Amino acid sequence: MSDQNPESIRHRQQLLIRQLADEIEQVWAKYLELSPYYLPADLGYVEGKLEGEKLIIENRCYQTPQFRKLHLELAQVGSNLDILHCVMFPRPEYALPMFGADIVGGKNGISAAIADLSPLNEQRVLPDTYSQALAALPQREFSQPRDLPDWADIFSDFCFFVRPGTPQEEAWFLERVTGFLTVHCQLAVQAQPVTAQEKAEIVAAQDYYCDKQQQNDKTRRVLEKAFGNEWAERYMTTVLFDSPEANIEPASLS
Ligand code: BLA
Repeated sequence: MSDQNPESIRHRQQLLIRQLADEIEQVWAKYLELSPYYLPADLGYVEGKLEGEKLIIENRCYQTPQFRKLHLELAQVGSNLDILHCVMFPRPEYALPMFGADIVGGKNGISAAIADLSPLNEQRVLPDTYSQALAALPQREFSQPRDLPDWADIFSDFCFFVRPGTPQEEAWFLERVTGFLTVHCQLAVQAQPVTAQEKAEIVAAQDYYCDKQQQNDKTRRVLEKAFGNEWAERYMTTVLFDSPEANIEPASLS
């Protein structure tokens, strides 16, 4: 199901972004039972321009029996900022972690590449099945690891945040994210539903995760510059990081 549509903005983006976008869609199609997740038509493809350069956003969304929303977003700001954003939101009936990845590339290559399987519990621990499978993936030493900001207490010990300095490191990043995704999809399809009590804890943990991600001022500023403050707030809280039980209707965005 790799995107053959030459119009997709991934064909004008940096190689690592295009490769990861293709890889994500292939792994999803291979392991999961995908059905459409409808974003309002006007949010599938969005263009904005206020004071800054033109920002183009392209969204792909699916749902599956285990995931309430699989979101892959590609964005391009002017001719020099490329972004990939991906989050897999589990249905709160399943005790699964949250997969998240973000790549930000500028004129001088990729400045930020991050991926994690983030635990959705107060103890911030992954299920043993996950820890064991992730620990078995090849270990790679990146030459330029980056420090996480203060809000980032949601991530697991397996989180990696780097500036990939060479084509070799970009290939390692791609390999490792593909490993995370594959482990996640393989384990997720075997998951059994939890009790009502556990479900309430998972809802609270997803809320906490979204609340923290909404504190990422770097994402917010890019959106505010192109679309204004109010639009950025609504987009961050209803499309990028929506609470599982908020029932906010993204159609209210205009
Ligand atoms: C960093 N995210 C960034 C940066 C920009 C964006 C411009 C700074 C890059 C740098 O410091 O080199 C912008 N990211 C965006 C925009 C979107 C986006 C505009 O996704 C969407 C339209 N962010 C995520 C997810 C994770 C994430 C899912 O969306 C992690 C799983 C992490 N991005 C993340 C982190 C930083 C970042 C931790 C560094 C923030 C900092 O250093 O303060």
